[in-house]
This record gives sequence, C-alpha cells and structure tokens, in this order.
Amino acid sequence: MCMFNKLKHFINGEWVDSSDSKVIDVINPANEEIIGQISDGTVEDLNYAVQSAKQAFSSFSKTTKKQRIRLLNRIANEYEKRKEDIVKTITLELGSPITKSEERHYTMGLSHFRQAAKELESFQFTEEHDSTLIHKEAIGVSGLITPWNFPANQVATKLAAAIAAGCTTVLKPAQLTPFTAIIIAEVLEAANLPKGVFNLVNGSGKVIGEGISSHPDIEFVSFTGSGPVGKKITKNAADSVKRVSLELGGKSPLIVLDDYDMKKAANIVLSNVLFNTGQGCAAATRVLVSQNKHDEFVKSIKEEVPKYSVNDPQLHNTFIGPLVSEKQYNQVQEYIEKGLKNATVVVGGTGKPEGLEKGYYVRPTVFTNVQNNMAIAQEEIFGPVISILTYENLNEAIEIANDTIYGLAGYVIGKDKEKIEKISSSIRAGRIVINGTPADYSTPFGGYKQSGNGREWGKYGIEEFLEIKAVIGEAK
Ligand code: TAP
Repeated sequence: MCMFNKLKHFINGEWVDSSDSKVIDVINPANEEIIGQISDGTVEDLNYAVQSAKQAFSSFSKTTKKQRIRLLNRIANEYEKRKEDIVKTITLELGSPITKSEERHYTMGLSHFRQAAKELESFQFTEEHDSTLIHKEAIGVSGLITPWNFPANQVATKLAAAIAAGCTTVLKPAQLTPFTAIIIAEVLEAANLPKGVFNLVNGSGKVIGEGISSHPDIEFVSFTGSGPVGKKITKNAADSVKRVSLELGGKSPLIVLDDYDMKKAANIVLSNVLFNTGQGCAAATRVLVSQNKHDEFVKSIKEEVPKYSVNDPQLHNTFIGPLVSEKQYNQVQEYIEKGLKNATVVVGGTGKPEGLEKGYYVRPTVFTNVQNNMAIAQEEIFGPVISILTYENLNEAIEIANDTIYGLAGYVIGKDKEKIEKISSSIRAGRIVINGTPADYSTPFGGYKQSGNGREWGKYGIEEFLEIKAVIGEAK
C-alpha cells in the first residue's frame, strides 16, 4: 500500500506535474516495503525550475537583511509546526530510530534556519577599504544536491544559507529519502516564500544531478555526498565555470590518550560511530589507542557494545536502526568480510542480527589489530564499523591520523591539555572534537583534502553563496 504518493515537483511556487510519467519507488529500510513514490524528473522539469529561479533572482537578491531574517524565522516557525511529520518521515525513509529522528535529525534542520536568521543580524554585506566599498552579493541561482543520510539537516543547512544570502535555488534531494524534502517544500510554501525562490525537482542523480551541474544558468552548486560524485559534479561544472562547494566523505581519526577513563572513552567512540547506523561523514571510525591501553580499551568496547541495541527504529530504546538500502547493506558486508580476513574481530561480523532478518540491519562490528594500509582503515564504509589501531607515542599517533586522503574531522579523548593542543593543531581536518563535546551550529562544518572544499553552518555557510564586488571610489 502506498503511504506517500508525491509525484509533483515544486516549481515557481506551485506543485506541478512531471513532464514524464516515470516514477521511483521509495523503500522503508526497516521492512523492505515500498512506502511511496516520487516522479523521476526530467531535464524539461529541471529547465522549468531553473528558469523560475532565474526569474525570481533579480527581486529576491535585492531583499533586505531584515526581510530575509523575517522569512527565515517564518520558515523555522512553520517547520516547528510539522515536527511530528518530519520525525516520522525520517524514521520511515531513512530507518533512523524514532528518538534520534526527533532529538538529532529534526533539531538539526530547525537549528540551521534559526541560526541563519541570527547570523544575518550581524552579517556585514559591505566593507570599506579606503576609497573602495566591498559588496558581498548573492551569487545567483544555486543548485543544491543532497544525500540521504541526514534528510532534514542537509537540505536545511544549504537552504537556510542560500536564503540568508539572497540566492534562489533548485533542490534535488536523494531519491532514497525524498519525503522529508517534500515536507520542507510544504514548510516553505506555508511560510510564503516568494515564488521561484525555492524549487524542488525529484529524480535521479544521473538526470537531475548532472543537469544541475552542467546547467548554464546555475551559478553555484552546493553538493554533499560521495567523493566520486563530487568529482563528477566538478568536471560537469567546468564548462560553465560554476563554483562548486563539496562536502564529501571522511575516515576520521580519534586519538585516545592514556590519561582518560577507558570505559568513558569507549562510550564516546560507540555513541559517535553507531549513531545513524554509522552513516555519518564525520564518524570517528579510525580509533587510535596506545599499546599500553589497548587491552583495557578493547575490553571496555566489548562490554559496552550490547548497550547500543539494534532493533526496529519505531521502538523508543533502539539506538541502531537498519542501513538505508540494500546497496548500502552489501557495501558494509563486503567491508566486514575484508576486516575478518585481515584483522581481529572484537564484536560483530557479517550477516544480520538475530531476529532481524527482514530489513537492512547489520551487526555493529569492531576490529582490532588493524594496520593503517588496510581497506577498513582507509576507506569510508558508511556503516557501524570501527577500526582500532595502536600507537607507540603521540607523534606516531598524529602521523597515522593524518595518513588518509580525508580530512573532515579529527577527535581526541584525554585530559592532558598540552597533548590535546598538539593533536588539534596537527591533524589536518576541518573540525576537531575534544572529549565528545557537542557541536554548535554557528561553527563551520567542512573538510580538508578529499573531504571537500566548502564550509557549511552559520556565517561560514552563508559566505559560500556570495560573490564579492569591489566598487572603487564609492567609499568616502
Ligand atoms: P551519492 O551517489 O554521492 O549521492 C548523493 C547525491 O548525489 C544524491 O542526491 C544523488 O542522487 C546525487 N548524484 C548521484 N550521481 C550524481 C551525478 N552524476 N551528478 C550529480 N548528482 C548525482 O551517494 P550514495 O550513492 O547515496 O552513497 C554512496 C556512498 O557515498 C556511501 O556509501 C557513502 O560512503 C558516501 N556518502 C557520503 C555522504 C556524505 S555526507 N559525505 C552522504 C551520502 C553518501 P540519487 O538520488 O540518484 O542518489
């Protein structure tokens, strides 16, 4: 039975039919049943959306800061009214445990709209440099391409920043989790966003994603997702010299210092990596412990893992739901098989947890005796899989931590301030998290190296959607 039948795109302020009747089924990963359908959008649909965003740009880019602050707050208010729908939908389409959909996913989406409004209060769109006035202007029609792992957060962070900057937008959400984006479109409609400022075209990455990347009337693409797709988007964008902001994957290191309680350290690691069933780009999946503390840490991991229950995401005490799709399930199984061949398994393994044969459930798995050149230490698995490596001294730990193509995040757990400072200044990554401290939405999020080249969240996210103009002689 179809629960969601959302075949229309949102273009130019209205819900419109697709130009083709092809549809995409959306699956509930907890039971593998179809929960609804979306349209498999076409280039024609995309062109209409871009044209409407282009038309809206001239007036929307001239709106005042005050107008956009009011708009962002209206959006946040309407978003709050849809809380129950958003929470339930994220659980249905992503498989996120219902409590996490509420506490984390829903809240992150809301926070970006509120934060963007707050940032605008003090944001300077002009600066004086002697006789020159520097203006920061909306970059233009922006294409937003989002992944499935945080359906509300990923859409909201891009959209809030684009609206704050005065840009008009065309969004293509991931086909695996499109219904949260559809609710957000309804939220924007209810908030009376001027028509054409936001357009939603559902469909595949191949057609709509590539169409956005190469469209001559789109000035900027903000993408979050995998490295290979990010590279493809950059290549497709080259002909029209559009700016591309990439938020890609990671294989983030976490260094545990000897002076910390190993049980507490194990729980910081587990709650970080097992959240969202390991489907997080900044997950701390490469854990470095000293040789002295290795056995104690591994023992703590073994004892603590059972507290993170894998179960139906509708149940309130579930910590780990299913993976999002069969493809993701197979990918994670392949990595666990590789780990079993090359390293020592501490807990978990291949196959589904007992009693959860239907749905894309996996066993949280931890490996030790991992060498840094192994696939499980270097490649993004995007599942609840942790690799433990050992170090002899801090310099070696830092060297191993940096020996990766990624640089999204780095983590340290410990007490010694000097060592923490040395680690945080030496790890080449966009954010360093000390002792599991929760992030604040005004801080930048983004990667070094192959984890990307842009920043999201707070004022840093708004800056991505701006061009800089110097008007020489304008200042007194
Ligand atoms: P991607 O393929 O990167 O999908 C992300 C978004 O890009 C989706 O909206 C996708 O559309 C779209 N897309 C796909 N091909 C495109 C193209 N040629 N041009 C423009 N857009 C395109 O991610 P995935 O396949 O869902 O996941 C694969 C792996 O990527 C995961 O296992 C994980 O390692 C990584 N991943 C990383 C992140 C983050 S946050 N760094 C998020 C998701 C996945 P569709 O609707 O067709 O999928």
